[in-house]
Amino acid sequence: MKMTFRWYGEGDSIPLSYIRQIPNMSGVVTAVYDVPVGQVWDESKIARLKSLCDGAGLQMEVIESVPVHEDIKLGKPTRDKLIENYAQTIRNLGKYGVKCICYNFMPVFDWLRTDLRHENADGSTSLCYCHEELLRLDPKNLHLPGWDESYTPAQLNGLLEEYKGVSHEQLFDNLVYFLNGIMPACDETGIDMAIHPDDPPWDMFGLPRIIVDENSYEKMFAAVPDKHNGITFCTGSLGAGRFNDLPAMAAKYARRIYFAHIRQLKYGDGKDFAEAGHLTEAGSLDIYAIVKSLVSSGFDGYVRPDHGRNIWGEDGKPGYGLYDRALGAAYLNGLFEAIEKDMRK
Ligand code: DNO
Repeated sequence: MKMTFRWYGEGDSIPLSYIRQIPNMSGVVTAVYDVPVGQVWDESKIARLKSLCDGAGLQMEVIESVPVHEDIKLGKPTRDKLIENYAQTIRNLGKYGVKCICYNFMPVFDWLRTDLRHENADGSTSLCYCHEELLRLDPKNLHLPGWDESYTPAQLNGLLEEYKGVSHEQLFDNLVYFLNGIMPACDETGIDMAIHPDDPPWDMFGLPRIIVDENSYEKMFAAVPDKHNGITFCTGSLGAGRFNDLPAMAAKYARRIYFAHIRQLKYGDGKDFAEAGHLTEAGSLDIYAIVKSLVSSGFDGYVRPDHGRNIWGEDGKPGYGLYDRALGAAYLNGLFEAIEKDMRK
C-alpha cells in the first residue's frame, strides 16, 4: 500500500512540509480547485500542483476528485461534450504521473453531515449525522468542505427539480454511459477510476443514490468490467450502512479497490452516527479486520486516513485537520506492517 494524505491545494492551512513529516507518507491526494465543473483541467494548472508536491518531496499520484458534471448524471444531451472534456482531463493528468482518480456519482450533494463540531467526551470534536435533523434541513442552504459550491440557489432549485424525473435505474445507466465514455482514456493513460460510495449510503432529499452496497458494485462491474473501473473503499461511508459487511466486501473487491479511505465511526440510534478516532476500539467498525481482509486478499492500492477529529486545540477544516489524521495514518501504518509481516510468516 501507499500511504497518502488529502491536501486541499494552496488554500489548505496545512503545509506540505508538515505532511511530509508524517511517517511513511508517500504523497498527497489533491485536486485543481479553480476550474468550473465540466471544463478541462489545463496542463499548466496540473503542472503547477505537481511542482509544489515535487518540491515538498511528495508524490501526486491520486486526484480527489475530478467532479462529474450534473448533466452527465442527469443524462442530458450535453453530456457527450462533458464526457469528452473529462476524458481530456484524464489524459492531461496522465502526463503528470497521476495513477488514480477518485470521483463520485452522487446527485447534487456530496457527503452529508448534520453537525461538523460535535463535542466528544474527551473534548475533541468530530462530524456527526443525525437522521431526524437531516430531515429538517433545507437542501437549498447547505455547505460542507470539499463540495462543489458553484451553484446559485436558483440553479440548485432547478437541479433538484430536474432530478425528480430520474430513477435509480436511470442514474445507474448514466453512470455506465459515463464510464464507457472515459474508459478509452483510462486504458491509454493507465489511470484507474475509483468511485467513492455515497455518503451516507441512502437516498437524500428524494435524490437517488446508487453506490451504497455490495449489490451496487456487482451491477457496476457486470456493466463495465474494464480493469480501470474500480472502487474507493470508504469505510466511513459504506460503514454508515449497517447492512454492509465491510471485511467481507474488502476481501471480495480487494483487487478492484484502488484507493481506501479508512476512518472510524460510532453508531448511535437508528441511522445516526458520530465520527471517531481511527482505532478499532474507538468506534463501531472493526478497522483491524478490514485492513486484514484488504491485505490478505491482495490489496495494493493507495490508502489515506480519513476524517479526523479536531484535537489539541486545532481548529481545522472539519474532518481535515492535521493532528488526528496524522494519528490515524500512524495507526494504519502499524496495522499494515503487522498484518503484512504476519502474512509473510
Ligand atoms: C469527504 C470526501 C468526499 C469525497 C468525494 C469524492 O470527506 O470523502 O468529499 O472526496 O465524495 O468524490
